[in-house]
Amino acid sequence: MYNVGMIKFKKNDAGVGALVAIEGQGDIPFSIARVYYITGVPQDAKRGAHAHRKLHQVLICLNGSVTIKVDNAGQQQEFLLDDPGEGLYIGPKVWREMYNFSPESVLMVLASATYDELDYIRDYHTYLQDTRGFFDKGETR
Ligand code: T46
Repeated sequence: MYNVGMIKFKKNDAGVGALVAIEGQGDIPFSIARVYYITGVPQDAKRGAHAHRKLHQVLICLNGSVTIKVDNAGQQQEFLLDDPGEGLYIGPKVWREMYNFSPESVLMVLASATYDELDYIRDYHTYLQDTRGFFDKGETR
């Protein structure tokens, strides 16, 4: 998959609970401009179903679990996020869907830019048109 990958963070666990520290410089492949989190999602709900033109993000499931499906204009892969010690990097031009949120799940997202609705591609047909040829050339980021 292009512009997609798991990142492992260092977990400090000395038998009294785990501490994970994420440092912007070094652990995250972009400069963090925004943090948001998603909670209280009904188990049968689907979120996402869009791609971003320029945004880089890292998704971290702080509690519970959630499945993320990523799509490079046809090639698809599912990731189960159930460990707060790891994050899923998703770069530009990757379609994503989130589902199977477990009860009490908390999905935190680190983003490279502030919120901009113009950066979203929310229609799959438009997404396929906009990315035509992009993945064939092996372009990333
Ligand atoms: C993404 C996945 C992983 C804001 O006002 N500010 C924000 O920073 C964000 C992210 C959203 N919003 C508003 C826009 C909508 O009215 O919150 C509402 C829900 O947003 P959306 O339907 O885009 O949420 P998701 O869960 O489908 O997608 C979100 C992010 O938007 C998206 O960038 O990659 O999480």
